[in-house]
Amino acid sequence: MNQPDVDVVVVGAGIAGLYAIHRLRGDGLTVRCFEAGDDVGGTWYWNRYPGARCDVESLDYSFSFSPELEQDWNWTERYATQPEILRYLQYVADRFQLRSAITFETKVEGLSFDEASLLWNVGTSGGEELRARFVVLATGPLSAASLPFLPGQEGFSGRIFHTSSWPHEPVDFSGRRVAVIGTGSSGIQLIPRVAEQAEALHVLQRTPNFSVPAHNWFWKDEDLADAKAGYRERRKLSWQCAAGTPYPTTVVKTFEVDEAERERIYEQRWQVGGARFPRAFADVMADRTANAQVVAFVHGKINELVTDPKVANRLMPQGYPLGAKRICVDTGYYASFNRDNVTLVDLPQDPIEAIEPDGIRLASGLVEVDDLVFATGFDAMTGAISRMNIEGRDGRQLSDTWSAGPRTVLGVSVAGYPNLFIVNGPGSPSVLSNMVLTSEQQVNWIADALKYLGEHDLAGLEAEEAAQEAWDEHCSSLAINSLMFEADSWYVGANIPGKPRVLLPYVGGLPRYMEQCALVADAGYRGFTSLRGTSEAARTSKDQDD
Ligand code: N01
Repeated sequence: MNQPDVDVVVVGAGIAGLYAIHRLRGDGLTVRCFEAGDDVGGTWYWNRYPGARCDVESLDYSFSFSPELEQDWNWTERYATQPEILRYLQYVADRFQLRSAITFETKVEGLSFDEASLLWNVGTSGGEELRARFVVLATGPLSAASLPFLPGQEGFSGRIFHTSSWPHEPVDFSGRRVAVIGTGSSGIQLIPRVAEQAEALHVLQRTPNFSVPAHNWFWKDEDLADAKAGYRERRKLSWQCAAGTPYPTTVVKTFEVDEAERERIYEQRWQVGGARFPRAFADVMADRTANAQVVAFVHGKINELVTDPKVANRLMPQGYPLGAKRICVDTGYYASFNRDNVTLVDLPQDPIEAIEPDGIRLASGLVEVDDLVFATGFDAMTGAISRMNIEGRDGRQLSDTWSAGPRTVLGVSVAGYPNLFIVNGPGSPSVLSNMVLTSEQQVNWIADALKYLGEHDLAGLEAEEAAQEAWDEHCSSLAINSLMFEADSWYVGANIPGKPRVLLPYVGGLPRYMEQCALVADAGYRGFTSLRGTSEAARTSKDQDD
């Protein structure tokens, strides 16, 4: 009864889950992975909406653990499309023979910690029950969809889509009247593509977002070969940079240069395009006046790109700093509003009253549509985990433990949930960084911890309350001056009614976070209690040991 069926259960076969299987199996552990989808890919399996692509450059948004893989795979575009990223992840799964560890179309529905055996009981949607020494949650920070249910929606006679669970077969919008609700990254990528097809497109905007052009391009063979020849240097630099991409943060502050130079730098960044734009100056996310300068620049761009000044005005984000909501990266978003078939609906001025069989009843009247597309985002960073029914010591549900906001050590571990590890959890850089590298880094940290346990004949590690408090304080001290609190974004949980307003990701950047992780590991997992054998009485704090 005290024997585990497997060393590690990994939940999710996206980027983090795939690497976890690879690394942990390589360390000689037995691994079972459960994945809800019928294939690998996680985010890139589910978010198949037209226009979906990654806004981290393809050469960087890819695994670094295998130089051979880096050389063998050829990205075709600066920013890879969803289908290409999915093909890449399928290729990785095949190349490293990861599929044999994965049970597809199966959710983990319950996890409960057995204090006597120090094992996790794992229950799946397939009816399987198994016991594991360790659990790695690779469930993704943006995987639990936020699906508003509007009054009357059940009676809608047309098709309803959500960007995060898009059909596998192509969706044809030709000759259709379509409404898109939501103008975050997903909506902003989708809207230009639907606009090209639909007879009429109504964009229902609650809050305008800042979007920067992608300026995507296709790789030329010789340029790609050159870039790949410098891969090791590129990766080295990425690990040293806050966002996990090979672009060092500038140290120059906004008002250290004159106005002409500022404009030149903004313009240069705009022409380069992409999510790096807010990092034009070092103080953009820390100083309101500095932020206001860059806001004014983007407003000017929207004015240039959108021909109707009234529409341009409604598309301009007001009242919150640039970067406080995740910056969007687009191809032709603002220009879509110059098309005759596209109408912007400003929801604060003209709210939705109900969904009717033939369309959307706004305060101003009925808008007849055939298709309703929700691009309404996610219960970010905690949603997938909180929805999972995880029972730790004393039968305590993790969703209750986190009811006032998630608390972790390093974003990886929670007091009261021994041997349960989270990849890209709250309190880790994850969504503010290159998710492929952060996934590798955290999986490596977890795998090293398990190795340490093996080498020291220990049964487990459990985060200590005091360490959790210290991590919380460290995260808060970094966040205190951040302008991120000034927008109602998913970064602070504001998009989900009732969710505590807590800044979820670690804002200190990847190198500083890695430093903190190394300090904990190098001190023999300081802040973690070592579990010895299976007897409660034998629990000893590592700190006491030392
Ligand atoms: O979700 P979002 P997303 N009625 O939360 C609106 C990553 N990602 O899926 O701002 C009306 O950003 C909501 O309005 P408001 C990336 O990290 C990456 O677009 O809350 N509107 C908002 O406009 C990104 O940040 C990539 O007022 C409602 C929108 O829906 C994250 O995923 C691509 C509403 C939701 O925007 C999430 O992006 C895509 C309601 N009831 C996503 N509820 C790339 O790499 C919500 N909204 C490019």
